[in-house]
Amino acid sequence: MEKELVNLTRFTLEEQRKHPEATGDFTLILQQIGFAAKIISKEVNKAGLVRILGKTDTFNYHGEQQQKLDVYANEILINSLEYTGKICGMASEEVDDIIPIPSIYSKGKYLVVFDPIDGSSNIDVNISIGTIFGIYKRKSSASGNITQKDFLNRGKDIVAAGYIIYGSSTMFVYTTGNGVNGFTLDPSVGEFLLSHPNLRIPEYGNIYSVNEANSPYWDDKINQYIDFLKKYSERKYTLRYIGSLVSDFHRNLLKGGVFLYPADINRPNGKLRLVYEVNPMAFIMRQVGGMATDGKQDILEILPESLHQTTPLIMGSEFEVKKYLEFVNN
Ligand code: P6P
Repeated sequence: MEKELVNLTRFTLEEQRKHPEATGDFTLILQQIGFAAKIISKEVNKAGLVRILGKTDTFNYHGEQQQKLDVYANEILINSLEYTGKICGMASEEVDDIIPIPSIYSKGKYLVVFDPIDGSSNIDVNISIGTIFGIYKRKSSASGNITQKDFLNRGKDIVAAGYIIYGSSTMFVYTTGNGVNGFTLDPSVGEFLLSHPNLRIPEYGNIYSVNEANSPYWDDKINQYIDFLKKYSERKYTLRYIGSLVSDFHRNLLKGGVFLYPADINRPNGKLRLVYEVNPMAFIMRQVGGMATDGKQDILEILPESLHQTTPLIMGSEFEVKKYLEFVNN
């Protein structure tokens, strides 16, 4: 008999059954994110054929001109989640303020944060891009309206995190804190099927991912670290950098290695966004046995002070991240 096909719906339900106290709220949110991912995947895969390529005339909080697909994906995620009655608010890279739930819908106890299309500058050149999401439980009393403060949680308080990578295949990778599993979309049936159970990152790799064009602006200890990797006798390191965090993360997760977007003179607080990009990815990285730091502390321990704040990020296999910390903290 063909090996049992486990789709995302079945997997999330089976995960839920392992927790008697689970109410199913969570499962529905994850399934709806999976639904949104399928819709976005369809558009991504025909971006060249319909008028979804190219830039809009609007800019996000970071002053980045929004791609049409950014805006489209943002709307799909909001529409797929806001009606569920399981969520009390959302935050998105593409929206300056928090996203309340319309009064016509009931509210739940979860907060969802996301970067709807990560790596959007790669859309027009047909390079893989992704969606990043994180789910938190609301801490403030359920009576009042949510505020930005509700979203300023440490990454370690995440209850679920995941990403979708729109590449040679579309994959949904997520964790609820009990390991990380990957699902590959079978477009012929429109289902995410379990393809990468219990993902773990190798303890070391031979890949470093960084935009070396920034090296003249780094602290010199970072340049010394990169030189070390280049000259490391036991392994020949190679540079792989796609410019989509999700794509660089996913390759390094499967093969081992380190991703860096450190601080530099132009960006003393780094470029990547803590709340809805870095925290979910750092949570996943911890779950697969890797590490994520800003160069001083564990990413998951940082208490965000604002919704769109950025952070330096070094994450990946234990060997390469620990070696980085040795170089920059001596
Ligand atoms: P740079 C994409 O714009 C992004 O936010 C991440 O996905 C990616 O890792 C990084 O920025 C690339 O930045 O400055 O190297 O183009």
